[in-house]
Amino acid sequence: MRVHRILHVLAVALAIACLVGMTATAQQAKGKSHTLEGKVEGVQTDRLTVNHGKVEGYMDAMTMAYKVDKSDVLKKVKVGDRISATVYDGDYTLYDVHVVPPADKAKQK
Ligand SMILES: [Cu+2]
Repeated sequence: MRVHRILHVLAVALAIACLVGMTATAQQAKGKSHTLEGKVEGVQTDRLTVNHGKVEGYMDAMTMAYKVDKSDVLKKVKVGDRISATVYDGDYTLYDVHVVPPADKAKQK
């Protein structure tokens, strides 16, 4: 009984150490975050092609295909939409993609 108890405590301690380690690794893997804004020029099965302005410290202005964090984004976003998303250093994935409403058109009315 006693041995079983000790083993059980060890197993719980190991699980906690493992979780803490994984969280630390995930945070290290993500570099500095930036906001990317641009116009969608293509929607592929697993990527969005975006014509974006310069993102300071991340990338020059260019048109390029990016992966997305959630696949349903590819169903919502259309060619011609202006989007805003979060990107991280060294990771060509768009996180938290939002379609930016065409505010300029509304003002012209
Ligand atoms: Cu690029």
